[in-house]
Amino acid sequence: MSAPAPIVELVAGVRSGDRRSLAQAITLVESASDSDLHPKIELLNLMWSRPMAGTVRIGISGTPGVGKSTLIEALGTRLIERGHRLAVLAVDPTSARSRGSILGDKTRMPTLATSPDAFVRPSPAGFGLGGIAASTASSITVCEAAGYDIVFVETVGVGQSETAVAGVTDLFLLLHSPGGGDELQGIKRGVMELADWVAVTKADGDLLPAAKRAESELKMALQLMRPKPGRDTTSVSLCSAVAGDGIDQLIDGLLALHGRLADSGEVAELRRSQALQQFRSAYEEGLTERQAPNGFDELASRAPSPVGAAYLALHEVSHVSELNAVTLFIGDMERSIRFYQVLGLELVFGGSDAPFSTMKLGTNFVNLEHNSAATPVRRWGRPILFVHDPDRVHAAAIEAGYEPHDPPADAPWGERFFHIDDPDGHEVSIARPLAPPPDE
Ligand SMILES: Nc1nc2c(ncn2[C@@H]2O[C@H](COP(=O)(O)OP(=O)(O)OP(=O)(O)O)[C@@H](O)[C@H]2O)c(=O)[nH]1
Ligand SMILES: [Mg+2]
Repeated sequence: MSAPAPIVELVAGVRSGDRRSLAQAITLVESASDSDLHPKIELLNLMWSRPMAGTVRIGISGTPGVGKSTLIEALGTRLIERGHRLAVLAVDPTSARSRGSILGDKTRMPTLATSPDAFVRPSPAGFGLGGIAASTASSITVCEAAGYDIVFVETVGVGQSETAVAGVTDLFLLLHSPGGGDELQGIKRGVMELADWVAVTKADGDLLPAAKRAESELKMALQLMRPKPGRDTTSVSLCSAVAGDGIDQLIDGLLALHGRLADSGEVAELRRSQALQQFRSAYEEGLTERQAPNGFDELASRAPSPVGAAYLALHEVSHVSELNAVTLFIGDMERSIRFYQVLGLELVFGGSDAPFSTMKLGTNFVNLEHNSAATPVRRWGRPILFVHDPDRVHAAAIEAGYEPHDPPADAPWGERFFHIDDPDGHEVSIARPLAPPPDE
């Protein structure tokens, strides 16, 4: 591993169960700051290697005041008694709730706040690359590496946060207050469909009759909805965190459901597709929102479009991925294929007589599309080909009679690169990134 010592030490600290290391690691993975990006990726790569198949991730949501924190305290206390270790992460995209109020939450979780077998983490101040989902998924990874086998993600129900939380957890528990009717109407159908389980809270004392009514209304409403894949119907149950009723049944039901889905391979499949989605949103967000450390003007002067500039920025600061396919409109297929072969690409599809060809260099793909229109179609950006030895490619191009714009040069951010026009005037960058992407 090439990670610098502090990250390796931090990972060791987390795995040994040191709470300060755990808190520090979560702060790092939640960070939206550019300077934290590389250490964060290193940390996650090191943590990712640990098998986490046995863990249980449950999202818990409901309107403000429905009793989320109180119920989590009750569920968590029982889980710890049963020998589990529980991490509770809070997610609040509204920023209406400040960091301070998790202290309020912690007072509703007195046992969990002080137990050595529980870890309660407030909502992050901001969300890094990839938004809520990627940030929360990273925190979950860190908690699991620290030995917490059950992770609850609490979110206040405001619409978009449920979707984000459902996108990083295995099961989604929706809490409903003893009120029925109007309130039931207020819950969006989409949120209801996310639920694996609906629990009516505060089923005690004066509220018990209302809670029972809400339970039967919910059962009726859920019958009209399509159950989630692998499930017959969405379960509805009553619980009271205050009286302690329905708590063990809720735990047994959730763990049994999770066990079934884990055995059938659905949990693994779900986690795979969630990881892919998180990668995509981090990448897309990187393309659209990331601030370039060198300044946008400087990047824009080297790239023909805002997307091209963002792409350069993404590369220079993150190594998240490569934009690895570009389509160019060309006038003469044979001529273009010859040119790209000189640059080291191989033909993998099409050919001299084909209207469309694909050429490949490592993970870079250049599609050549024959353009018969009178006015050439403008390309949207500039292809950047990453190679091990730009100087050799430069020499080969000159030997074949092409004219690169400039000799290979070292960029201030570490790349060695040069530019060359293809036969149709598309400017191509040939570059060797200084540091390989973390996974290589
Ligand atoms: N009767 C009764 N009251 C409850 C129960 N659980 C929670 N409450 C009360 O409901 C109120 C809200 O509880 P919280 O646990 O803070 O609710 P929350 O959903 O976490 O609230 P936010 O984090 O602000 O969205 C408090 O006054 C609790 O005492 C219960 O089982 N029975
Ligand atoms: Mg709460």
